Amino acid sequence: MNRFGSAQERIQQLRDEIDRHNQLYYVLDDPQIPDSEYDRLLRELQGLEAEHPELITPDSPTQRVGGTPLKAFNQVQHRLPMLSLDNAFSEEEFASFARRVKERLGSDSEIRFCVEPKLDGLAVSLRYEVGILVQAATRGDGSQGEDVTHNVRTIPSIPLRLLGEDWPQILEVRGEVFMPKAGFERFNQQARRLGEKEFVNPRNAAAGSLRQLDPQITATRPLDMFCYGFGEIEGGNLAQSHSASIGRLKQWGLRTSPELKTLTNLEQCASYFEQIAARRDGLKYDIDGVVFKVDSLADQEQLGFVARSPRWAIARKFPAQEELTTVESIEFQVGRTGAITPVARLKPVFVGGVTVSNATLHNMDEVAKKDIRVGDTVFVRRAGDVIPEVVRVLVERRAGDVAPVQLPAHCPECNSDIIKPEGEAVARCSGGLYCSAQRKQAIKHFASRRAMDIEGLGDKLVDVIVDNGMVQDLAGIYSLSHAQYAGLERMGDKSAENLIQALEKSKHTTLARFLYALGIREVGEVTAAALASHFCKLEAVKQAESNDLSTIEGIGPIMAEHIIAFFRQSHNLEVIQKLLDVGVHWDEVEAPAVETQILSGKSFVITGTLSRPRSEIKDELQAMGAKVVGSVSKKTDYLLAGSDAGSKLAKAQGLGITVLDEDGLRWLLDSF
Ligand code: 5U1
Repeated sequence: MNRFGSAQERIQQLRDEIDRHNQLYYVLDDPQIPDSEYDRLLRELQGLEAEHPELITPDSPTQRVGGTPLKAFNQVQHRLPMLSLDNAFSEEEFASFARRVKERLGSDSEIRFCVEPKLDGLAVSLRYEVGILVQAATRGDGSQGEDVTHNVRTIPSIPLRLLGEDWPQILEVRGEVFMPKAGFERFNQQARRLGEKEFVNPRNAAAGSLRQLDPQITATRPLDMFCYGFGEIEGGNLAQSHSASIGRLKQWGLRTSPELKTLTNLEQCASYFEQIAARRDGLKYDIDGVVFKVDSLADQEQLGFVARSPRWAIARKFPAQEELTTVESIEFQVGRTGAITPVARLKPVFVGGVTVSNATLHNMDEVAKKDIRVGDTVFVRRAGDVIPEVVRVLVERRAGDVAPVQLPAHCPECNSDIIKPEGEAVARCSGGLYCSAQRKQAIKHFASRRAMDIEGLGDKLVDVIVDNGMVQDLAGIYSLSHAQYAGLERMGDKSAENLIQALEKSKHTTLARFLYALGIREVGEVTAAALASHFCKLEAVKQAESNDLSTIEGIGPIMAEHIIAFFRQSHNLEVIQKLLDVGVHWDEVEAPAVETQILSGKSFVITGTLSRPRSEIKDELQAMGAKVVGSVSKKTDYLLAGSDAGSKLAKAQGLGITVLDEDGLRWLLDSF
């Protein structure tokens, strides 16, 4: 050990360096060495400790995962109770809380609040003595929790030893242990692959992971922690305000919320709440509201607490995203391509900010897997703009003998046979355009904005013209007269006139839009555009063979089969001919000259929250010749990442792919 002095000195150097890089990586989000370099430091430390086991200390970064599983959890008495928060469910309730705070403090001026999102995880208290993590405990009943030190030590972002030296001799820190959404998805994917039990949500996953007797298991779970409060403090001080005290935690290597802010009036508080609510789905972790704390620690002390909640803090909650309700019936809907989708009709329930009375059950495999039956009490979830879903059944509330749901033998709309090919999850009505439900969906898709863009031909109108037997196929919409449209319920002369004009206008389209509008199974806009620019002529697309199609990026064998099958059906060819006969046409497609396409051959992935809709940016990139695909791979040239970019960003960084923000993209385009 000449180069580094004694082994002991080098061990200490390595530990300091590793701890510093942990802080840079986990707390400051500013990694300064590649993972390989970090691993090298850790391996060197492991090697030296193996040579000198007498120098191993429990706070060494090599000692996160303990050896033997526990037999049971010990109880921990919290020296200061772990408080819970009162809730406010509206702006008015929050305003009353702020008013009460002002009255109690006898203050005329605005109160300064320290605010941050409320994580949906598990509250944990960490105890550091002389800078070393000595105990971690769950909240339990607030007075007594369980000792989970062995598991908490495995969470890489929690320091085993605080950085710096100015920490109190005894420092209890409270916060939330959580599983980030991406880690949760990854964990459940793996559980599915291995046929193991999945977790219902990230909160349960975090709780289940901390309640393991064997820390080796916890060590495999992607857990993290944000610290937000304090317990016992002795032999040192924090700061004058809550926000500054949280800032000190950060300096000592603990992770705190990156969204933490201090605000000085009610409008700012309301606006922060709205902004966080709007960004909720894009955050990397689940939250269920926003916590507001009086920032001055002196004011906190003066306000004190009642029962188990401080008078100086409140959680303003988002509307619940999960509620219980009952399944009143299960019906079957027919989609554009004949797919039969079971739908649960629910007793209306207010969840995620709206009243929900229907939830898609996706397919019969899903119904069987979740064992959903009529009359069941179920958890319904609606998060953000996501379609409501039945998460699980409360089987213990099932009344008596209710039979499992059966797939009907015949289409509920046209009575044609329902066919479920072996090994496929989706059952389909075999009626094709004879089935009025399929005809309606096909026309709605044909008329939609990104297809033929027929303004005024809305869903209700399509239902009426199909139900009245006025159109038998896509071309039928062009054959109805002004008088026929004007004669329909709620369609005046003027609306019919506008509709006829819109129909006329739609006849001049592009080959790409036309191919998309035909509704070929699995052919979305990107594939339709690729087909148009590859084949240039409709006739060539119609004749395409599987070996031609498979040379096009994004078209796999199954999609190729759907395309070929579509153009082999004589009734599809007849409809296409009728559309051409009524005057649908497009400008000749010219294969773009390579030099005019500045992004030709470049592959992009778009992720995160951007300043404009993704579809708009995607259209622009495609217009410049780029391919825009959904997932990052070695073939990706650029990742365009907005805020809150998640696993795609991490993957791109791991693969050394160029990551651009919106300014970076502009710069790139300007540079051509
Ligand atoms: N973000 C945050 N969550 N949370 C939960 N802050 C916060 N503060 C809490 C709780 C129970 O309690 C304070 C009284 C420290």
